[in-house]
Amino acid sequence: LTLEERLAHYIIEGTKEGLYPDLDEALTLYRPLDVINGPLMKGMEEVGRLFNNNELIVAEVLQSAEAMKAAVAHLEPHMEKSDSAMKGKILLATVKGDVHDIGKNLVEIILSNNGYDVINLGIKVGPEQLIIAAREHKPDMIGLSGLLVKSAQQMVTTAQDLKLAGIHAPLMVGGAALTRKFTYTRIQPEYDGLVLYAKDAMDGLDLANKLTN
Ligand code: B1M
Repeated sequence: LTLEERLAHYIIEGTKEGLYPDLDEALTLYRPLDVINGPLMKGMEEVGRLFNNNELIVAEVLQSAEAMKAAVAHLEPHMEKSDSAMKGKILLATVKGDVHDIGKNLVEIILSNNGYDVINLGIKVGPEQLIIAAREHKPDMIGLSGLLVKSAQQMVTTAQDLKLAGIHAPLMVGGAALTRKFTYTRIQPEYDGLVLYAKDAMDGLDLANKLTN
């Protein structure tokens, strides 16, 4: 197998055996984020496909998630960091009912490496918890992540509840179940502030930068 194939393979198999030396080799060839977005994501997509076809069980997908998290943690210290002054404060959460957090945590890494103070509220965060945190921290932006189809609808509910609570900090939404269209036709009309759709973590950083500049 080529290096790229082996990297995808660790994620598909959910194993860390041999992972770190191969990641180190990959770092001599690629930037850390390209390793994540390239071979590691390719592996994760295959995991999603196999799971969809009932060829993997949840426990196996969990192992893949562990391997992905370990890989991201190994690459993280090698990522570019800007030592710019604090650009803003961002609350980040995976919405109520959803446990997927690899994408959200990647967004956290990228934003915090680029001058943002990120408060990561974790997974299954309901509107009530978000409202309390927003009142406490007064963020410049609130980021919501969700991968399940029902999470897209949960974002609509969350936007409605935030609006009722008088919160109108810009919302950034992302995650596989979401589309730009859904964001602007279903979430934005329910919210008092701006709602922005981010297709991936780098897009999230670009949007945050545009907002705070
Ligand atoms: Co789940 N799962 N899962 N799963 N899982 C999916 C999402 C699924 C598509 C798999 C499939 O069937 N093909 C499917 C969803 C179906 C649907 O609703 N359409 C699914 C399902 C069904 C489930 C369960 C219901 C399974 C079950 O129990 N029967 C269950 C749900 C539990 C729950 O949430 N209540 C479940 C559980 C799990 C595990 C726990 C085993 C594990 C998650 C572990 C973890 O996150 N800690 C897991 C995994 C790993 C996946 C897949 C395989 C991979 C997700 C992932 O981490 N990708 C996934 C299939 C797939 O996506 N191919 C799948 C890598 C990650 C970097 O990408 O999160 O998309 P992603 O983030 C991207 C962008 O989306 C974006 O940036 C990132 C890239 O830079 N982004 C943002 C994300 N959030 C953002 C926020 C932003 C900006 C950008 O701003 C705020």
